[in-house]
Amino acid sequence: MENKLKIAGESLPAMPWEERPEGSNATMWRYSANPVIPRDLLPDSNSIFNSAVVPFNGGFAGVFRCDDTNRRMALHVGFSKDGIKWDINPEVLRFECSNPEIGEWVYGYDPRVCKVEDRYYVTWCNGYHGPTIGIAWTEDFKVFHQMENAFLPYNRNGVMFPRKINGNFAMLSRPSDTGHTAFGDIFYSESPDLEYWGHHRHVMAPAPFEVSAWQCMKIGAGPVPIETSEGWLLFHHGVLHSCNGYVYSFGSALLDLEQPWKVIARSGPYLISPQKDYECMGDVPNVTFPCAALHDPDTGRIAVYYGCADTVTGLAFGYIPEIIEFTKKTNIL
Ligand code: BMA
Repeated sequence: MENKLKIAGESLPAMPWEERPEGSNATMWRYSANPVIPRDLLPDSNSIFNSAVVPFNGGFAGVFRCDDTNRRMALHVGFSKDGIKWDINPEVLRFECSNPEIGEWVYGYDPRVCKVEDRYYVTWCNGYHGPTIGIAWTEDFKVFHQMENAFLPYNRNGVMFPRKINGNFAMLSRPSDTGHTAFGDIFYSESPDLEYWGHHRHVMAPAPFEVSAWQCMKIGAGPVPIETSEGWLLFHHGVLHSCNGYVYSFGSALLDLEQPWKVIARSGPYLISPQKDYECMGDVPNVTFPCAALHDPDTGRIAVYYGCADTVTGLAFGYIPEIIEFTKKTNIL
């Protein structure tokens, strides 16, 4: 392990954690009590998955994707003392929005939450004549202020960086189409005010099938990138189009600190792929889809929250220095 690696962020000794299982040499491993959030935690939830959590007020808060039993996709706020047992508000999250054209709720899914300075920003896949990236901010997880959508439709997987870059807010996103998009590259954009986005740069395309098949059809950014002295550590999902449908796994990449569209390394093997029953069976089989991570810079520990089979939420653990080593050692660039 590298002792010199610097990891940004606030100390988080009370984050969820479980050591690597005896005899395992996996770079990331699953929580033994997965899934942490069952599909029916709310009285009318069909599924709770692809959700985002952050440290908040000595505990944790989050924005959760809860599809209801009408199969409507909505966001809900939740709180937890330990990051494992969650209380999720049964009421749907409604954003305050001064502009009714933007604030009219159609659907929302796959939220990410990113703290930049004193505010928590929620980005999600927002229905506005097709999917695009919605943004809102909150300070207390009670009132959420919705801003202008970041991009034109169609776009998904909008993930902000936790600090300004080159003096601007920064975001990764994945231009898409109306449906179950069969393509997709990750792009980078900057904004001085979170309304006008530009400086668009290409980050990563799907990998060639012959090189790394799990990420050969489309890819998308996962949790908020983590700043380290080796670059931004990004987890990204990747999709393989198998004879039995799409398979969603996730791996890692390192992005340049000041020019994050420049990829330093990208893992060939996946870190986690659908293998457990709760990842292989559900409303959409064979999906592991990370949207959030908690980490403790002092110990290098990281806990990744990922949606399983579009039905429940699981946790996977690892050590950041080891994940960085893995990314560099298996680099396909
Ligand atoms: C993607 C998104 C995700 C979902 C995945 C697998 O296009 O819609 O929310 O987890 O498909 O169904």
